[in-house]
Amino acid sequence: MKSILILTLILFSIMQADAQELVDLGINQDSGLEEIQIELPGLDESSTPMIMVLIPPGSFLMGSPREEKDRRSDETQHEATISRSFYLGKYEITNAQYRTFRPTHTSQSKDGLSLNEDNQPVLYVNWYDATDFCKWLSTETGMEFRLPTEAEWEYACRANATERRYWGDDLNDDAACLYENAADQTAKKKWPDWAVFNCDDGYAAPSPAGSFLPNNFGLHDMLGNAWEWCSDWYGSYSKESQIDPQGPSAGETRLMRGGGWFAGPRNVRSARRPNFYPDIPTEGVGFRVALTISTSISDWNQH
Ligand SMILES: [Ca+2]
Ligand SMILES: [Ca+2]
Repeated sequence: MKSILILTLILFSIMQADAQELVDLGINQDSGLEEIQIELPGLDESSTPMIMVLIPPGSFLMGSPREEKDRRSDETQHEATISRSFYLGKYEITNAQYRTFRPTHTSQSKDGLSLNEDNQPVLYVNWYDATDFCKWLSTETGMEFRLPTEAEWEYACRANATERRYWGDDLNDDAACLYENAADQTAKKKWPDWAVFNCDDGYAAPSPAGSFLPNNFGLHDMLGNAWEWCSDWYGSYSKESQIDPQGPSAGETRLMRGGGWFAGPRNVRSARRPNFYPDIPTEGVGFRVALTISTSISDWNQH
């Protein structure tokens, strides 16, 4: 089975490399924009490829300041450090990508609009389905694919932006449609009761992955399209600085981050922390995957 999953040579090389070898491979460690492609068995060439983006280590302010518009009380701001670089999916996992794992999966439909097209994000996957995909891919490749932690997710979403959205504060809620497929004027025509943005992104249902502008790390759909499972149990933040926080050791619900195709302005924020029962699949929640690599901050700063 391992032979049917072909990783690019550069991925294999990076997994074997120390920091000096990363330089030898021509990896630009300043931009965080390096990408690698994972070739999934049976994925049609017309389908969205599975691409992973290298995220550099660093520190950031996690959560939101008290004055942030639409802030919630569980967003206590604190410093968090991501001590090691990692790869994160450039896109959410799509239906076609997920079906290389579970061929019969369907993401269903909503009021006559399909949620199940090949290049739309996979939906109707509960937290266990998402982690099972990661375990399967890890077994097939010998690499460590997993869900991102909540801290990794927010760090990657912000991409050094401190405003409430990675493109800025957008206080009039009218710039979002350049960056994300969220609840917009097109969706309001279909579902008049929805709270929507003052702009038109052209999609009532989920869009094909990567249809909108990326953030400064080159990641798409971080605040729209599908909500995305993270590995953490939901819990309260500490005000203290954290290094590689993993969340509580137990809980009732798991974090889901990343905005959704039916999310209105209040929910499309980098610090927003919805959470849900891990055993229930829904029309709003999918995931993107992370890949563990071994370059630490000290390795990174040496070059
Ligand atoms: Ca929309
Ligand atoms: Ca998303």
